[in-house]
Amino acid sequence: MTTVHGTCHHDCPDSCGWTVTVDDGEQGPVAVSLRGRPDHPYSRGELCPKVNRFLDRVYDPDRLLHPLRRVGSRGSGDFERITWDEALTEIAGRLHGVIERHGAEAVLPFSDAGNQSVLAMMGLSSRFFHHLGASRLVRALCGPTVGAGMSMTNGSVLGLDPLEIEHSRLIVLWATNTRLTNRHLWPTIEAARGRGARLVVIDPIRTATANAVDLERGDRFLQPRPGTDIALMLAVMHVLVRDDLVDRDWVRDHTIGFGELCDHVADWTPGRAADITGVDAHEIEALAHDYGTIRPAVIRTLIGAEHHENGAMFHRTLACLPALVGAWRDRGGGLARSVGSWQDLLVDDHALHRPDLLDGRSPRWINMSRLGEALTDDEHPVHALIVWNSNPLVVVPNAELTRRGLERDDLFTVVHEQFLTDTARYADIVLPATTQIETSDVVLAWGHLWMGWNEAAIPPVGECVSNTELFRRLATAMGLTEPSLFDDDLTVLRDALPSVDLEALRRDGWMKVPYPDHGRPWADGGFPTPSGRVELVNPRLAAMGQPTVPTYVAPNEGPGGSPDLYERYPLQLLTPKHHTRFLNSSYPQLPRHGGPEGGPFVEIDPTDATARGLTDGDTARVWNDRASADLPVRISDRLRPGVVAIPFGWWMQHHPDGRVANSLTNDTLTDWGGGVAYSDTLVQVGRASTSSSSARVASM
Ligand SMILES: Nc1nc2c(c(=O)[nH]1)N[C@H]1C(S)=C(S)[C@@H](COP(=O)(O)OP(=O)(O)OC[C@H]3O[C@@H](n4cnc5c(=O)[nH]c(N)nc54)[C@H](O)[C@@H]3O)O[C@H]1N2
Ligand SMILES: Nc1nc2c(c(=O)[nH]1)N[C@H]1C(S)=C(S)[C@@H](COP(=O)(O)OP(=O)(O)OC[C@H]3O[C@@H](n4cnc5c(=O)[nH]c(N)nc54)[C@H](O)[C@@H]3O)O[C@H]1N2
Ligand code: SF4
Ligand SMILES: [Mo]
Repeated sequence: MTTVHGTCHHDCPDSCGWTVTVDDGEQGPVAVSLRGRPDHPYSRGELCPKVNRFLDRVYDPDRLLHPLRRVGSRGSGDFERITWDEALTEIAGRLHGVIERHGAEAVLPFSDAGNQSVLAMMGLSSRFFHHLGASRLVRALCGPTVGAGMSMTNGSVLGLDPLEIEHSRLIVLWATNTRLTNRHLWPTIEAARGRGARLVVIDPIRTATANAVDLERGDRFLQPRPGTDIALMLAVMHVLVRDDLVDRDWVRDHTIGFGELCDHVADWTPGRAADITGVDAHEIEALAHDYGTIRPAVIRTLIGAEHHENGAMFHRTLACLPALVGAWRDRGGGLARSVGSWQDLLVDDHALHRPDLLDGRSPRWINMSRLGEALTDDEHPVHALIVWNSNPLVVVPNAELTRRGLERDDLFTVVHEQFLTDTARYADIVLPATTQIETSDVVLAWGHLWMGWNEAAIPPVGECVSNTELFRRLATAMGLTEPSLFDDDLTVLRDALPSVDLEALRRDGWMKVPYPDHGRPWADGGFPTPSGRVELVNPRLAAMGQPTVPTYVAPNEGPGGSPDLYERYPLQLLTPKHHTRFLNSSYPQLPRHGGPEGGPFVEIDPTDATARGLTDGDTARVWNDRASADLPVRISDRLRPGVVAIPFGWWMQHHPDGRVANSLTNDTLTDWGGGVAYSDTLVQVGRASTSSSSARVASM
């Protein structure tokens, strides 16, 4: 038996450290256990209900082990086994053909953070596609809108290390479900609460995190209508100004535009915001008073609120709040979001991605959130789609449009995957991918400051290859000769992280990235905006067609938006992460993950259910202009009337009629930042006319 240390690769803020025990028996190395690494500085030995059973994933009988060629119709799941040589020859031939006939822009690479390690996510893929001159992908399903919004206020995305919450006395969890999505931060929050800190949770859903609120301790739970928080923030500002709770010294020294902001929020009374948000005016007053008087005050957010039409403005406005109360002055005060930005400072993007390989060409950009539109665009068609590290048919909004695109006979699709996902079922060629315990890599965490090494514990299972090996093989098969396409993994890591001692990282398992020792990154201002200050008013927004002061614009697909849409579809649909055993759409297919979670459902408030004659367990139909989906009803007091929810992540095969949560969701782009408004989706709900079969997961 040997033990090997690694780091979780999932797109999760916690990037836990793990130890794999390997039986080096005569049959070859077999991983027999995977456990949290007790000395990991952040995760401290604990993993999570997803990854505690990671070896189920590695050795699942349905794991893809060999290349496959589709023999049935698209989506049917009928494939035959082929060799790597056959697969590569066919792919190279088809890609050359597409490029000759339609130009390289007809090739679309599509990937996300299915494995967020440096090599797996960024390795050789950009070099390969830049060299071809393929279309470029805007990867903005998760995160960039938060950054784009916050940057318009602070000039930067660099925020507070969330572990500093240890020092906070007021903790505002705004649009983040920490106990589900960022569980290893929870002990820090509990430790601060143990020392008297008060907790505020702001979420349209009474989540597991909201359930931690203890009103007797002075905690609060605010439940706004989705997409309306900016109105809430403007009313908080109104009260801060009105009641003289602004830190005038800090504002004078480190912000611009305070006077104009005061004018703007003068008529944003709590009563006005209450009408829009549905939160009582006295709750808004109380929140503002807590925020203006309790120090240190921290606001913690991740990405829950960026998935709105006004997602960037949400984060721009949110970033103004700490400035107004001078929260950055205090240790444990400020705004904590992804800290991946502190790690990114160490990455040499140019050496890694090699934009120079474009050789003067400037291929079009395609936003991943609009995949359906790109695949159904007749004027500038995509003819070859290469997918890795993602399951777009399940995770991209407006899934039925994506499906129509994937059904096109003149589209050649390659998917590199661990499992035959919904997307892979539409591929012409499927290639088998390694898991994290089969390849060495470096993980840049975004929920804490430790970069982690991942050592391969076992050789690749079956004929699986890592993402970098995939691109080396594709480059060879296509007869390309550019040397940097063939760099080995260590060379790529050295290019990517020139200042990091990779030997030491490998030896120690982790390395803390530079962060100010005093823990107060913006205590004395020095913001990287043109003015050097927090920009409460930002003149550059005007050039982008945006208001220069924080402004509430009701989402078009919402109660204050298009009256026609709202009349036909009076319910707001949220499709959040919900299950402790899922990570996005990874895991529902595994018996010990999907099985216990029991299948998808639509959650609805008792008032809305009664009005539609629905009771628990009935089959409801949920529909809008994009799609219709039949789902079992779950009556719930977690939602306010007018809001329904469907858990995100389940595959087509788990939904009674094969329509997933994203079949219904809105693919409108956010105000800026390139993200997408999944969570501004209006639907109607009624009884399903025929009682569909119950969720198919039950038989798994
Ligand atoms: N168990 C588990 N953990 C995960 C994941 C997973 O799938 N499963 N996914 C990982 C990934 S990729 C990410 S990016 C992170 C995301 O981590 P989070 O951002 O914490 O998670 P989300 O569920 O996307 O959104 C958080 C909350 O935002 C709320 N929300 C939606 N709209 C609004 C709004 O208008 N206002 C307010 N105030 N709240 C709103 C939702 O109801 C939800 O409870 O989680 C990671 N961790
Ligand atoms: N409705 C709705 N939609 C959402 C969200 C939501 O909250 N609601 N959340 C959004 C967010 S925040 C995110 S981040 C995205 C996530 O969307 P994705 O990044 O697509 O996430 P997953 O669904 O986990 O799919 C990742 C796939 O990568 C595969 N994979 C893992 N490791 C490797 C590897 O090393 N190589 C290769 N080739 N493949 C690998 C896995 O098997 C899995 O099928 O979804 C978004 N979509
Ligand atoms: S998915 Fe997240 S919580 Fe679970 S082991 Fe990986 S990093 Fe840790
Ligand atoms: Mo995400």
